[in-house]
Order: sequence, then C-alpha cells, then structure tokens
Amino acid sequence: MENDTIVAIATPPGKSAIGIVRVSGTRAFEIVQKHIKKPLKVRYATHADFQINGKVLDDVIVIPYKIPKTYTGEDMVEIFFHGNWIILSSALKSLIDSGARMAENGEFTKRAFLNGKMDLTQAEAVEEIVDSISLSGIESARKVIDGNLSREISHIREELLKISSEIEVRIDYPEEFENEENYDFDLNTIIQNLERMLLTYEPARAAIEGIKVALFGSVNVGKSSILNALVGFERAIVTPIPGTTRDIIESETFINNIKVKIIDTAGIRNTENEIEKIGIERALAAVKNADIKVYVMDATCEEDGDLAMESDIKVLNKIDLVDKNVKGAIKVSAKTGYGIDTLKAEIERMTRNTIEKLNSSQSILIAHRQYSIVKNSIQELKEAVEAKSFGYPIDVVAVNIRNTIAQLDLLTGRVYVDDLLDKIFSNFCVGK
Ligand SMILES: Nc1nc2c(ncn2[C@@H]2O[C@H](COP(=O)(O)OP(=O)(O)OP(=O)(O)O)[C@@H](O)[C@H]2O)c(=O)[nH]1
Ligand SMILES: [Mg+2]
Repeated sequence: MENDTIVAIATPPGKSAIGIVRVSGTRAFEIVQKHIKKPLKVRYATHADFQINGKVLDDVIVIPYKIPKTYTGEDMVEIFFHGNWIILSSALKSLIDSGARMAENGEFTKRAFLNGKMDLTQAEAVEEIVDSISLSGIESARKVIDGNLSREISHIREELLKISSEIEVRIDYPEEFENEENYDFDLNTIIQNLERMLLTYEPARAAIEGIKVALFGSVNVGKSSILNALVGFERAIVTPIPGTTRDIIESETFINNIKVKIIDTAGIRNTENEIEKIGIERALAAVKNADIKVYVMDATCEEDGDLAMESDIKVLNKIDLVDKNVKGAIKVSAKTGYGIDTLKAEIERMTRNTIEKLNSSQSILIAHRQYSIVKNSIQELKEAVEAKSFGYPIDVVAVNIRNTIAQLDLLTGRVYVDDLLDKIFSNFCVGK
C-alpha cells in the first residue's frame, strides 16, 4: 500500500563505521519509539539505546524529521547504528515486526516524487548522483537535482501554453479576430533551447558512466595489444592469428583521474566464419556507441583507409618494426610501449573536451528517457513551424503545440503512469 510506513537500510552491506536505517510514513515516529525509550525531538540528534524486546541491540543516534520538511514528504526517522550488517538487519527485522514494511527499490524517492518534493527529472538525478563515477557526472546530476532542468522546462511549458491559448481563442471566436493581422509567435527560440539541451545528453552519460573508448580496425593490427598496454595487464588474448578477438572486451582504467572504459573489438574484414561475422557486427555497434573511436593501423601493412573516416584518433601501431608516417596518426608500439603515453594524453584531452561541454550547460539531460522526450518535443515543434510556414490552418499548429506540452508533462512527471514509475524506481537501490 502506498501509505504504509516503510523501512530500509540506507548504507551498503558490509562493515562500516556507521550504518543507517531509514523509516518513512505516518507511523514512523510511533514504530521507532517502540525501540527507543527516550523522548525524541524533531530535527535533533538524540543518543539512545535501540532495544528489541527490552534488550539493547546498539546505542544509536536518532533523528526524526516532521512533515512537510522531509525527503519523502512524510514523517521520517533516520537511525545511525554501528556499521555491522548483523546489527542493521536485526534492527530492520524488529522495525518490520513493529509494523513497518520493507521498502521497495527507490521507494523513498518515489514517495518524494508522489508527494511533490521533486519532479521526475530530479528523481532520476538522485539515482545518477549515487551511480556516477566521476565528479563531473555528480555535478551534472546536482544541477538537475537543483532544478535547473525543471525550471527551464516549466518556463518553456508556460510559453507554449500562452501560445496555445492564444490560438485556441482564435479558433473558438474567429469573428473577434477577423480584422487582425495573423497571430505571430516564435517557436524557433524554444527549439534552439531544446536542441542545446539535447547536446548535453551524451557528455552527461559519459561523465556518469565513464568515457567509452573503442579500439577498432582491421585484423591483427594490434588492437588487443594496445588494450593491454593501456590497462597495464594482459586483459585480452593476443596471438599472431588474424581474427583472434571475436567478442567485445571491456576493461576499465583511469587516465589522469578520469575513468575510461577501453573497448577492444573484433578486427573488421570480410569473412565467411559465422562467429567472426557476429563479432564484427558487435564491433561496429560498439564503435558507433563509443565516445572516442580509436582507429588502429598496422605500420607493416598497406591501409585501405576506408574505416579511418569515422575515427576520433588514429594510431599507427608496430612502429618498432618499420618507421612510417601516416598523416594525423599517433605512432605507437604496443610491444615496446613507445607512444602509449601520447595516446593516453590524447584520450585525456578528448575526454576533457567532452566533459567541459557540461560545465557551461545548466539544463542537462542525464537519462535516456529525458533525451527521447526532448527529441520528440523538438520534432513536434518543428512540425508546427513547418505547418505555420505552409500557411496551414492554425488548429493544425495547435495540435503540435499541445502534443509538445504533453511531452514536457511526461518529462517532469506532471503526467505519469504507474508502469513508468515502476520502471524508473526499480533501478534504484533499496533505501534511496
Ligand atoms: N612487433 C610488434 N608486434 C605487435 C605489436 N602489437 C601487436 N603485435 C603483434 O601482432 C599480432 C596481433 O596482435 P593483436 O593484439 O592480437 O591484434 P588484434 O588487432 O587484436 O587482432 P585481431 O583480434 O585478430 O583483430 C600479435 O602477434 C602481436 O604480438 C607491436 O607494437 N609490435
Ligand atoms: Mg584482438
């Protein structure tokens, strides 16, 4: 039931200095007081014994929070135990015995959303702030939690609503406007703002998940050897047999404090081998999906150059065997380590470029759901602009504008269906 009082351990399993149990719901105070005999004061930390059936489990710090100023928008209590998982699970069980229910994944944040403490974009950012593996990812999620995206979206929504109601009046009372000039309105500025938002999505994902660097090229050029050189251990199998790597191989490493996922792929060539064919398909998909595409060439072989077109960095490997120059390519030897630092520096430079795009943006899209809704909105608005320029009746334009408003309402969660909420919050951890 939605208004049950819920409980969860909010800190990760294992040993820690402190472990936190959270309780939220109308009965939160009452249930906790069954275990804490001291009187508690709202927003004050009280040092007390946590008891189960009259026996002290642990001495704890308890902080009660009273509506409306709480995370979930319900009465809440946070209890700070010693960080032993046995203590925490016993406390959890006893609170459930006393009437609370185990929280589902993300249920605290879901309640915060349902109680109007945050909109859906902000709720999504809560997950990302926990998951993010880089400071810029955290900063991006922070901007969303602070409401930058919500504010800009609601501003755009207001403008569209204004335009839409002007149009509706003209549709409903055409006689009143007969002698007026055609109603003029500007959708292009809105489109531009939404397009600017759209550009933040990829760098934001890169900052949250880590930058994906894909190595690709023909067979046997030394892609797997370069992966191994970059991550510093023998992650991938290397042999002189062309077509050694079949599947995608991922390995994470830090390049100057930035987490990158290096992705090694099957060498691309024409082949009749079923397994290799699948490998090549996967390789092409991984390259398409990567933030930085590194094209690897073999200095001892002739290049056809076709593939290099879509790369961000070109690498000329096996330079220990023959000295050669290819315009724009970094010379390396995976065997001797020559040039690997230069390659790392180049990856780092590109990574910084990606991430710096985020620093100058306020409204950042951090989830694919947000990205596709903004994309749909742009599409609707472009259709409106086109309809207007073709001189279509004003009610055609009105439909596109109304659709855009509906899209934006899905984005912020002004309108939602339960399935969507389940999908979003099931990815959260319990206790968030
Ligand atoms: N001399 C020399 N040999 C290298 C270098 N890099 C790789 N090799 C050799 O080239 C062969 C192929 O290397 P891999 O790393 O397996 O090449 P690959 O591009 O991953 O090959 P596939 O997975 O088959 O596409 C192996 O015998 C490596 O030892 C290098 O810098 N110098
Ligand atoms: Mg390989």
